[in-house]
This record gives sequence, C-alpha cells and structure tokens, in this order.
Amino acid sequence: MAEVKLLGTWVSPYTYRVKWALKLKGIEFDYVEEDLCYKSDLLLQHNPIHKRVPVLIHGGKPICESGIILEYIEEIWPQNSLLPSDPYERAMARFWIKFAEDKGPIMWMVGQESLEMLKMIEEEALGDKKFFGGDKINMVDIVFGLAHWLGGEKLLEANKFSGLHTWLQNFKQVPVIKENLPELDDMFAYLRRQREMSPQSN
Ligand SMILES: N[C@@H](CCC(=O)N[C@@H](CS)C(=O)NCC(=O)O)C(=O)O
Repeated sequence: MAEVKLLGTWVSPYTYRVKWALKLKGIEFDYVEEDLCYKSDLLLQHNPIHKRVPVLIHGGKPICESGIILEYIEEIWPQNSLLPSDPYERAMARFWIKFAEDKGPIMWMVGQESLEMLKMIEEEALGDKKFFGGDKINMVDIVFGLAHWLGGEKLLEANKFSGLHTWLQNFKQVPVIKENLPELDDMFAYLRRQREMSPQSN
C-alpha cells in the first residue's frame, strides 16, 4: 500500500480540504475516487463509523474527519505550515476554524443569520489581510473554501462584502487551489444525474 492514500470524491468540499493541504505541503499521495452510491470495501473498512470521505490512510492507518486530518497533516509534515507559529495566533486560527465547522453551510446561504456571520468574519477574522493567514494561505482559508461550493461569490458580491469577495478571488488564484477546484456547473450536472438515478426520486 502507498505510504499516503486519500479516499475522496470529486464533488466533496471536505475531500478538497485534504487534497489542498497535502499539495500545499508537497506531499506525494495516491488519490482514490470513491463512488458514494457504491462505497468500496476500502472505505467501509477504513471509516466503519461514518462511512464517509475523506479518509487519509497513512502507513496503513486511517484518519477520518477533514478537520482532524488537517491537524494530523500539520503535525506529521510541519513544512509550509498551515497554522501560525505564535500560540495566540494559532488559538485564533483554531477559533475561526471551529466557528466555520459549527456554522457549516448556513454561513453561505442567503438570510439574516448568514449576513451577520459574514460581517463578523469579514471584520474580525479577515480585516485588511489578503488571506485569513495573512500574506499566505493557511488552514482557516482552506476551511472557509467551502464558499466556492455554495456559490459564495454571488452572495458576497450582492451583499457588498467586498473584503470577503476579494479574499475568495485571491484564494481561488492560488495555483494549488485553482488547479484543484471542481467547476460548479459540472457539480450541479453530476448531482442532478445522481438524483434522477436514485430510486427515491421515482
Ligand atoms: N464532517 C465530515 C463530513 C464529510 C462528508 O460529509 N462527506 C460526504 C461527502 S461531502 C460523504 O462521504 N457522504 C457519504 C455519506 O454520508 O454516506 C468531514 O469533515 O470530513
């Protein structure tokens, strides 16, 4: 078995978090595309609790849950660090990662609650920085990258979150992100086909 293997699926934002982190650190890995309608034995054996992607298999041992995987990657491969070295700044980065995890997709859906959250993020977490990590992309940017999947650009533009809108554009221009980002139209077409094929839709 390859030393590092990633089980994922191309429409999954959580899979991309792990892919981006590995690539930003220059780690070689084998990527295994999963069909979530027919989960492989490899996936079922390595994530028997949730049976979800992503799963990182390192030296034969599985690690599940994208947030936990990101922390693991940072510990095992400290090069091109994805967290600040200063303990206070590191705690702040983890605060915003937890915020993004707790709020989930709601943050990027139009509504009073999401607008208030986005305002807080823009003012408190991003400020006038290029990335949440400062001049360089870090784990907070990776976690907020979910915005792409939810068409965040339109929401940010329409509601005049110019700081966050510029951030999302800067984020998507980082070569590793740009080269590893599914097209929204392809994803919607795929998910539509999946829905049509699923027995519940008949
Ligand atoms: N909290 C998990 C979420 C992972 C997740 O929702 N994965 C989805 C794909 S985006 C999945 O595997 N779904 C299959 C299923 O639930 O059966 C993480 O951060 O890794």
